[in-house]
Amino acid sequence: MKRLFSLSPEIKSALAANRPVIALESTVIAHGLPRPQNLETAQRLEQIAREQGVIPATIAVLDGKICVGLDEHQVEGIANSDDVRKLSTRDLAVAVTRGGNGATTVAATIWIAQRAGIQVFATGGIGGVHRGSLPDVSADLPELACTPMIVVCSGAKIVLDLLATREWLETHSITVAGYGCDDMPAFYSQRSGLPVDVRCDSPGDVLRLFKTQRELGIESALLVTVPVPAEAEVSLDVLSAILDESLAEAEKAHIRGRDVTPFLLASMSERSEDATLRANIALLENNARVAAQIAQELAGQS
Ligand code: PSU
Ligand code: MN
Repeated sequence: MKRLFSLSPEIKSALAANRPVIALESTVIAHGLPRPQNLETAQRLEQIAREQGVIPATIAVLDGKICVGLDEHQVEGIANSDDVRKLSTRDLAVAVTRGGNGATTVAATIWIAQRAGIQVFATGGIGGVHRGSLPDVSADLPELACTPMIVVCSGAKIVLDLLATREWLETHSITVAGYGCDDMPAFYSQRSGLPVDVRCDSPGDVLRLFKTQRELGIESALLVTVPVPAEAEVSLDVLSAILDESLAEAEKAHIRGRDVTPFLLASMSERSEDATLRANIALLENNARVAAQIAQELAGQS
């Protein structure tokens, strides 16, 4: 399988020397954020990791190759090209067989990262159980259930049914840690009103838990949920009105499948005069910083 993986020289040597690495997804760049903020954010996330002494491995499929660690031009290509597909795990074999470029979701990224030997991953918000009558459940969830990885995020995206998503995580034995919080974050908002399983207040605290999971042979991810920075938060009250309009718009336009999440995020940003976009960028940056601190500590221990 590794034959189909293309690790950048930097990532290859970092992993061999046990230097700290974090994985980053590319769907958020290609489909989650508008231009030009998408490229700026992708570059900023890599820079934040490097400032902490951690090597960023942005993951994507380029020319049918599963790439772990992108160079500047490759990141630009993901951000600015119009023919980058959104790839979840089910799409990986298709993309490799047929060739072409694709951005990887949380599901596909952690699938790849784990097999490449990376243990820490950062994103904005995970996918989950969607609202509405159609049973639309992101492939992020089942992938989290079978991938031993520290996943740093701000909870599940607010466009989802957060209660149903929280229940799903519980059913499938995915431990939810609150990073400096007892209430599970709600993406653009700091609080969802739903409990976490355990509170962690430092990278060392997270690592002790992760280590115990490994010793017990628990194969699911450790979800480390970090609240959006206070200054960028959009309150649930403000969000709920906007979100209702966006959901109605998606329904009317018959948006389905992989298009639902990007459509809703873009629509909310438009309706909030970019307040949700600013929150999204702030939480992505903050999560990359926390993930880098965890990876740094992890490399120091082993
Ligand atoms: N987090 C963000 N913005 C995003 C995503 C996450 O802040 O755009 C992406 C992730 O790649 C996640 C995907 O895996 O949305 C979920 O899409 P779906 O609901 O179609 O599985
Ligand atoms: Mn879906």
